[in-house]
Amino acid sequence: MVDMFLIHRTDIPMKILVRLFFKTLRAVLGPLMQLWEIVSRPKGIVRAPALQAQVDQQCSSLALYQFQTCPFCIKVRQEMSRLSLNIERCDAQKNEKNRADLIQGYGQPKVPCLKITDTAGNVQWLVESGAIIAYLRGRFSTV
Ligand SMILES: N[C@@H](CCC(=O)N[C@@H](CS)C(=O)NCC(=O)O)C(=O)O
Repeated sequence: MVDMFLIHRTDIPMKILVRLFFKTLRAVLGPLMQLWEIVSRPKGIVRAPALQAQVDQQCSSLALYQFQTCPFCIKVRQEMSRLSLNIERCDAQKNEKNRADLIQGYGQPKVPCLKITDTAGNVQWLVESGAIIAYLRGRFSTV
């Protein structure tokens, strides 16, 4: 009984400490990662205005569900910049509606996740940064 009480007493502060550790880590690393994203952002490819308008039109059926400081999301955003893709970005960390949409559509709050809507209105949810980048390159790197 005494033992159980002792374990219980030491358990709670440990959980709080771990949470505090990760919260602090996020608070310190978050701004640094955002700064890194800005300074390392690739120059976007330049298209003729009419072509860019076509690409923008195609991108309007895409949406990237993401966390602001997720390294995998940053990787995808950098590729979007490189390919000059104006894709809507949906924060699924703090925005409850986006998070709920992602869970309903994909099944879990996994990011980065690209929502692809085809001309018939069918929706596909694509996860894995590598797969998303390959999809974007395959579709837009030659236009
Ligand atoms: N292998 C994945 C890793 C993605 C990943 O770990 N994402 C984290 C955020 S950094 C996530 O979605 N965490 C929430 C969860 O897994 O439920 C990729 O390359 O996209």
